[in-house]
Amino acid sequence: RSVCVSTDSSDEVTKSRLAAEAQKKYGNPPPTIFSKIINKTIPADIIYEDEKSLAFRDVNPQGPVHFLVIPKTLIPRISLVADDDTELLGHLLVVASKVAKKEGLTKGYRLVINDGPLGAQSVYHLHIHVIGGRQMGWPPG
Ligand code: TR5
Repeated sequence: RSVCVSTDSSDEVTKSRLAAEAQKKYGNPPPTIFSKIINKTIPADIIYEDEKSLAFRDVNPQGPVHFLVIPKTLIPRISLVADDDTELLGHLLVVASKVAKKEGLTKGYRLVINDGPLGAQSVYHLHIHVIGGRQMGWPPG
């Protein structure tokens, strides 16, 4: 008898496994608005999804193209990652690169991860900003 393993994010088993993993690791960080985007209880313009990650357009875009890449597990911030997040973090960067290509950002773009109060982080669910379609400046504000 074959075993069916679903990778559909709407699968309750997958959702509960991701939640249990996050709780075990990070203690039980409060869910953010991004958890509602992941479980589709609030709408977002989702442009990429797989079992481990999601990409959607930022509601307050800072350029002609601005989307966020997030893990489905609730890692609150980049300063709290652990060694065993290495593969997931690499995955998020690969997703960012692939989706940027799909969005037509052939001439370059900016990746940003804000951390904590001084980094101006406002949503405590790790996310990579991908901003493009205009000339970026340096230093950032
Ligand atoms: O400041 P940090 O780095 O934490 O970035 C949070 C980002 O989330 C900001 O660029 C916001 O514009 C974005 N954001 C916040 C909400 C939201 C969103 N992007 C898409 N959809 C959103 N919804 C439905 N609700 C938000 N509160």
